[in-house]
Amino acid sequence: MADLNKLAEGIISGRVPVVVELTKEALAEGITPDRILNEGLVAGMNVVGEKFKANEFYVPEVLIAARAMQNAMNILKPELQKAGVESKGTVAIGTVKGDLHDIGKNLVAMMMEGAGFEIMDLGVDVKPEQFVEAVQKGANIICMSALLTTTMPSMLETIDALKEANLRENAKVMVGGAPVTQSYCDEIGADSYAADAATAVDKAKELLKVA
Ligand code: B1M
Repeated sequence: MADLNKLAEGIISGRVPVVVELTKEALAEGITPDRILNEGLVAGMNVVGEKFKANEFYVPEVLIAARAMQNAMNILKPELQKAGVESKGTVAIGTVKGDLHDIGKNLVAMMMEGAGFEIMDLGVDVKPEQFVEAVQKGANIICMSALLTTTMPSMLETIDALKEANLRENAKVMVGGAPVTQSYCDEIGADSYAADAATAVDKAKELLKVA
């Protein structure tokens, strides 16, 4: 009998072969994809997030866990779609215009996906109009990452572009990245700021009022 606690442990320690094997085993035994996702994969990623916040895990451990999660998700995704498991919401994430730093942005995206959000990864150097387009396509949250002080103003430009397109009320806006602060978030009228990837997940859940 596949053990979902072992699956969670496999995620925490980032062991891809174990996670892949246990995910396949659980599906073959008829365990529902949403139980595998929530009690195995997401449970494991939640622990990774807590350890990251507590400085017990650092970026490499998170990336290794996220890679294991990604491998399991590749197996689980078609089954989740068949079973009609609803996502917690759609997050459009990108590094803002002029900025090519994507390591932090990718971490945030992986943790969000691990928590059950659907991800539209817009990549790097994302112009305000691309974020606007993502909202038009149904994104519930816009997540903007900036690592350069010179690219931070693009966050405000994006919020202004959303207002101009009459879409500001259609999506929440979250900002983050090393030079970004809560006071900058307040100054530009974003809805939320997160200092790290695990907090970004908590804030996204708060914004969309999902567990
Ligand atoms: Co660049 N770089 N870089 N760089 N680089 C910094 C950011 C810098 C601080 C280095 C320094 O001078 N000490 C400096 C910025 C100075 C400033 O503006 N204050 C800098 C500079 C100047 C530059 C160039 C201009 C250098 C040059 O060419 N002269 C150039 C700019 C290129 C461009 O973007 N247009 C440049 C280029 C590069 C590389 C391409 C070489 C490479 C990027 C590779 C890549 O990302 N694929 C690079 C790197 C690696 C860095 C450092 C060393 C590391 C950044 C990183 O990945 N950190 C960085 C110095 C440093 O931070 N020590 C530096 C790890 C990552 C996990 O953390 O991204 O902060 P971070 O993400 C965290 C949180 O911030 C948060 O969660 C993440 C995980 O906890 N978070 C969010 C991030 N986004 C979030 C979004 C959210 C919520 C939370 O919600 C939306």
